[in-house]
Amino acid sequence: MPPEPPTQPRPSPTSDTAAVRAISEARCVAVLTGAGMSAESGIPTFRGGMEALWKDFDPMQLATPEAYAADPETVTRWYDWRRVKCMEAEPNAGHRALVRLQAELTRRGGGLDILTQNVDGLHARAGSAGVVELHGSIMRWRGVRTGVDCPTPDGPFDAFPPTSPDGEPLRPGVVWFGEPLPTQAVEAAYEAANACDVLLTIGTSAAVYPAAGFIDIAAANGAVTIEVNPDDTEASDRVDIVLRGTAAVVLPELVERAFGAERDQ
Ligand code: BJW
Repeated sequence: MPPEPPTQPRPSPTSDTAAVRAISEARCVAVLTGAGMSAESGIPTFRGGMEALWKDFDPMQLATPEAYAADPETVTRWYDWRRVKCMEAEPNAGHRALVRLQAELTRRGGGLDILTQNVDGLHARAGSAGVVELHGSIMRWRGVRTGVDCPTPDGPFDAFPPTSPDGEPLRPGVVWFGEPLPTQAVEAAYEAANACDVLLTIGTSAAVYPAAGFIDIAAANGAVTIEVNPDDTEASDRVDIVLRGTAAVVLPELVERAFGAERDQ
């Protein structure tokens, strides 16, 4: 049998100029964000090491229904500690750059879809509209049996696991390993990945599915794919353009070069 012809590598102009051009020419852009998006807001990444208080626990072991069933106190203490940290955090310059990108694209008749794996709510707090929360929200807690949302306090809960007024144990409204993602969010993400001219993958290790698969869906539909990350990820060698740097530095520069310096309104 003749040898297989070498597969054509996708073009990879690792230049920010190519990224600026792709964004300036795009009508519809989608972004897939991960924990690195909020790192410069002071929220630790998922796989980037834990703060001292939790150094003896592995987040991969805590983010499962099995962990909650076995030790609801530890799991809910961890999530509540993170919930309070998220409430105290502020959106960073990267979140704000995406707010501007959405406004600029909308003004020219296109749009920006934000697909986030983050549970911290910082995109919406920055002012982005229609954020798709693929992995839920750490701010909403619900009954484990009824699934009914229960209000959360402004500070930490005072019992672990916390309970509803009826005494039902609560869990955070996030998606754990082995659980399905919210149907509406998945549908919206498929639509955005299929429709976009450019997909930016920002601050994610691209190790968790189905979220990471949206990069491939966009690429298969002809979108230019751009990674913003200080380090190599599982997607680095299959995106078109790699921008090595942090979200709060790269995104404002990218948006400013694509649309000009921001004017006072
Ligand atoms: C910076 C930076 C700076 C640092 N600026 N960047 C297909 C293949 C293989 C496996 C599967 C598959 N499909 C499904 C699976 C199984 C599983 C899975 O993906 N496993 C993998 C381990 C392989 N997926 C699931 O179980 C999903 N459910 C599912 O598929 O259900 C099917 C089903 C259908 C019907 C019925 C029943 C089931 C669910 C996945 C849920 C993931 N949940 C978590 C926890 C959420 C709650 C919480 O926060 O605790 O989501 S896990 C965790 O990983 C969290 C994150 O959202 C997610 C992704 O992590 P992320 O955001 O990429 O963070 P890091 O830390 O990994 O990376 C940070 C990055 O930032 C790094 O690259 C840094 O370099 C960078 N960075 N500073 C920019 N300043």
